[in-house]
Amino acid sequence: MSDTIFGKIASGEVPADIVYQDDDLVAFRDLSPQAPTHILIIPRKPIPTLNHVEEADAALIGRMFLAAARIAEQEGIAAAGYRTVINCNAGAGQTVYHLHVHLLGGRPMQWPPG
Ligand code: DGP
Repeated sequence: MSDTIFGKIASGEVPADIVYQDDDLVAFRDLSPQAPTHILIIPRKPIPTLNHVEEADAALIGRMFLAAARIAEQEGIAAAGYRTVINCNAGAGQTVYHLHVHLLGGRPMQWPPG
């Protein structure tokens, strides 16, 4: 399935700077980074938004966050701190309708987010 740009990245049709991949997940650098480290972690399964996640996806969602923590360690941002974000639908700023976790780090983060 490659209905969005992220689906095409997952299938290899579109290139990306991939930092991690396995049978279920692909992680790659964001084209428009909002922090010195900005990586997107996606399932190969084309789930459009967090609203579409089902009980059967629970382990997959857990693995997305485990991957985020491992990648944060590899990127050297784990100790200083980092942020994981899922934007769900337009009101939260989602632009690509293939579920993704943003992993952001390498600079101080403000709270609350804008
Ligand atoms: P969101 O707004 O949460 O849907 O985030 C989508 C992110 O995807 C945004 O930060 C920019 C990034 N992005 C969009 N198109 C591409 C692409 O073709 N390649 C890569 N690497 N990132 C992309």
